[in-house]
Amino acid sequence: MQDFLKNFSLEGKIAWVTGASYGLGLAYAVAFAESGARVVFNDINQELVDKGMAEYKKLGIDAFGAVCDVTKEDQVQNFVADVEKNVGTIDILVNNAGIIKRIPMIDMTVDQWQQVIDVDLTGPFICSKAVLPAMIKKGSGKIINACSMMSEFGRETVSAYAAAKGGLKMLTRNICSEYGQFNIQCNAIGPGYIATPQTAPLREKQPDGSMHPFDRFIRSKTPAQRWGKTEDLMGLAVFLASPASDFINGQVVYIDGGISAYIGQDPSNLDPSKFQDVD
Ligand code: NAP
Ligand code: GCO
Repeated sequence: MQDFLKNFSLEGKIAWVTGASYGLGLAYAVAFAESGARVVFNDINQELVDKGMAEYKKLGIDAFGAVCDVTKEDQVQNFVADVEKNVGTIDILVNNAGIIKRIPMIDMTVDQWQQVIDVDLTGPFICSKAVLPAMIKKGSGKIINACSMMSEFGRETVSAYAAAKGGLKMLTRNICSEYGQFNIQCNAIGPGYIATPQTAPLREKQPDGSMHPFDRFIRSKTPAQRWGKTEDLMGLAVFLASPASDFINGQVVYIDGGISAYIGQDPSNLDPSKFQDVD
């Protein structure tokens, strides 16, 4: 049985998590490090890279970090070359970096639309394209994309984000189709609503101290009546990055507390005193 558990180890692997100075990316990177991998990460500016490096050092993780904008192919190619020279060949890529703009579609400018598409969909294309040749040469590789509830559902004000995340689901399937023959698996994590800086505006208390209406709404749609924690996603990330998932390819694995399986209840029926995650 002990030999079986080795299938979940990332010992000796090099894992690149994009946009991993904080939030879900940091959680994935910590999980990989604790599972034996060497972590490399990028973020959009030096301040964030320094912030991430300090956090990894505090956790005893010897991470390699550098500035790299995932929308710029030259920066991505240089980042991958730097990692190859200073650390080694990337075995695992998590396309985590992402942005969202919550603007009604008729008010959204084409530039705002394009910014979201560039980071959330073109970025994963550019980063995957940069690591695939070495994975093919090595005869193995793992690519994990950051999909979303919006890979399946629409919602007001997030047209660009939903289009990107829906496209990312199909990019996941296409990388699987094109490179599965080289023992490369490309899957996606589909988080529900997770408490990170990206969703902080949806959880802010109202001026009168009451819950944000969206907070109450999401809890009424989640059987556990709570937001996800970044820790909730670490196990799935390690599983999809490990040999234990070698025969899973092209899949989006939803980790959403049951939102996608539940029609929901009247938000006014919720009893905040029973919430598991509110002080
Ligand atoms: P987050 O808190 O906004 O963190 C995203 C990270 O990506 C930030 O460090 C961000 O830097 C970085 N980034 C943005 N643009 C970049 C670029 N061009 N190049 C490199 N790095 C860039 O997001 P999160 O909540 O941790 O989510 C991480 C991923 O999971 C995203 O793709 C998100 O869409 C997805 N997701 C999140 C949830 C959720 O509920 N939180 C649910 C489903 C899916 P800046 O600080 O400069 O923006
Ligand atoms: C929103 C949220 C969501 C989450 C996540 C859900 O505005 O609806 O930001 O999009 O970030 O993608 O899975």
